[in-house]
Amino acid sequence: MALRPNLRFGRRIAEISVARSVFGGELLQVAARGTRRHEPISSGASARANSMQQLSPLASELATRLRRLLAKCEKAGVAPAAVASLPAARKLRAAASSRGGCKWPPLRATCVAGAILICCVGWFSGLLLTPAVVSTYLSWWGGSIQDEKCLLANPDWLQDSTRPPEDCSICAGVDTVDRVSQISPQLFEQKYAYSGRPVVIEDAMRNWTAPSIFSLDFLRSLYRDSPQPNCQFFPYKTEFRGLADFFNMSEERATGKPWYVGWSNCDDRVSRQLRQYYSRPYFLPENSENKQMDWIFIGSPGYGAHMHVDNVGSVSWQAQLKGKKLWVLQPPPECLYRCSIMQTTLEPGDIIVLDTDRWYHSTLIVSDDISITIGAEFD
Ligand SMILES: O=C(O)CCC(=O)C(=O)O
Ligand SMILES: [Fe+2]
Repeated sequence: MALRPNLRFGRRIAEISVARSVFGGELLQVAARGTRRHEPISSGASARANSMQQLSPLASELATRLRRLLAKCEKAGVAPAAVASLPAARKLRAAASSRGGCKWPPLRATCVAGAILICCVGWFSGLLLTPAVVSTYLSWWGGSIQDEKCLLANPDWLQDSTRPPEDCSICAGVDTVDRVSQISPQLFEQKYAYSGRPVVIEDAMRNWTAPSIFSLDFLRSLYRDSPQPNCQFFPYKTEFRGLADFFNMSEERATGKPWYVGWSNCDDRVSRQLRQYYSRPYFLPENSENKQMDWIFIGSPGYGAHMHVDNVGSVSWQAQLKGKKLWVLQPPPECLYRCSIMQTTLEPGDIIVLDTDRWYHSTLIVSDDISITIGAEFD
């Protein structure tokens, strides 16, 4: 086999091993794996000469030294296996392998295996990602090929690192969260709705009965027959695995350690009931659509949501029905040098409007009683 000289040198040196040493009934193998030849050097001078002829000078020298060493040992009645474990023999082997020859074949095998794997995955994806297969997969997860933009959702933990950078216009020159009341939908649209500027509206719960009706027990009774298996549920730092689990919490748990959870409602029946107690906030622009999905956050004092950014695609409003909640708003990291971190405390009756896809936000319940909020997104 024609090998380039440097490769041949490396390989041959590397392959001199006392792999199975049998001398005087035992063989010392000079294994030239690059050429797939295993020559037993004790099996005769011609074989030895033949083998040595094809070895490079350094390999020959190493093999000669090894052979002499083994011959001496044989005379002294020492088994080759014992010789092979001597530091000198180990050094010899290390000298051989340190020239990189031994490392190359496994590396090559790994590369070839990797390339084959990539080809297989590519081939299988081409085969598997047919419309029929994708459609079956999506319907299995409760979606449809007409409605879904993506086959796989971007996981929460990737959202932060995959969001596009901000141009900082949402926060440049904004140092405080405005508090307004009696704001017309036109002015709200012009100043806040889509500018990314956070605002609190103080008088937007007129005629709402939700603040006096909503409680942990009320919500529990609403969801008694609605397990909501496919809806989003945020346990935050609690142990609850879902809404049913949360509503099953004991009295001791409710009054013991703090808790804070949030969920989106995706049960039409519950949605209709919820909306008996509140209505579309009056300040929303006339042409905007208030999304059907309600979001509820509820928790006990001292807890809240960790600092995060969302990827919901719309601006949100959130109404503070009960309790007080502190919001900390942080500009995206790329804007920190131009913009300020702000905070505002929502009192019962306040509604915050925030672009949660652009502002990093965290919350903390600062009242003595539990906090309950309801909200939605709007276009
Ligand atoms: O109300 C909270 O504690 C967090 C709400 C939130 O993260 C959101 O609305 O995006
Ligand atoms: Fe959020």
